[in-house]
Amino acid sequence: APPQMKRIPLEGKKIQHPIGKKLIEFALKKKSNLIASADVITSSELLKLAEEVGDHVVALKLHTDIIKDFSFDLIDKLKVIAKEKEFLLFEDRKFADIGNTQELQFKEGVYKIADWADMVTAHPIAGEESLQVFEHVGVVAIVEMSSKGTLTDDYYITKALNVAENSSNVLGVVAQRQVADELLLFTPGVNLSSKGDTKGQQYNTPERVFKAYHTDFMIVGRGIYQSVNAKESAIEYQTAGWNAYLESLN
Ligand code: S5P
Repeated sequence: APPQMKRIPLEGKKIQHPIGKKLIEFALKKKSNLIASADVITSSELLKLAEEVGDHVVALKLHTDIIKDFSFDLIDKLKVIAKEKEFLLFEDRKFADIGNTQELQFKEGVYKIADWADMVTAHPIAGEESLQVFEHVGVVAIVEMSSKGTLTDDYYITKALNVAENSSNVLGVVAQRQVADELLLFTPGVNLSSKGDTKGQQYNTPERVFKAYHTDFMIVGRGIYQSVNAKESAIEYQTAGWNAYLESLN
């Protein structure tokens, strides 16, 4: 169905995927559409951040391959915090290869993502069948990037959305625009005080992504983990995001 002018509230979204349903359940219960991106490089920083922001997020987005001292002890501890504070573990691996290689990257190697992640990101660039290897997780397809000069133009986005809509593993997409109601929309590139960085990142406000793009979940990295008080910043983003979401329903 084509995107509508009026947005559908989270509880009205027809999401089939169990992980998508879980995200919506957490969002409504916690009054949060916030996903914190924990782009820190040590286990201790990551665990501290998870403790501080856990009550205020529906998922913690990870780049496990940037963690210097990665171990499954870290994963075990994160799982405990995630269970207690009710959020999902979202590995932002951005898979972008043929199905067979992605399956190896997903299940094997150092990180064994398949053993612990609730959600993963993947580029749909290799086509629908390549995404079938991601079993038992929710796939978020990257259909449009936030950075200046990205190659994800309108033609690519249309084709990528098509792949996403036809893949049962895909619960939603990362994009900077409104998408069909059957998909959950995740939008990174959100910051309350900055317009961008010197490496191509571009930021919008929570207000803009909820009202103009009808996003379902905003992803905030440096706005939270680089702030003086991560917990206070998480609350600030949670409140700004949830209020903008509620206002966007009218
Ligand atoms: O288009 C994108 C897609 C993603 S998943 N743009 C992004 O910035 N991201 C990720 O969101 C990026 O990898 C990083 O982990 C986070 C944004 O971090 P921030 O510090 O710029 O808020």
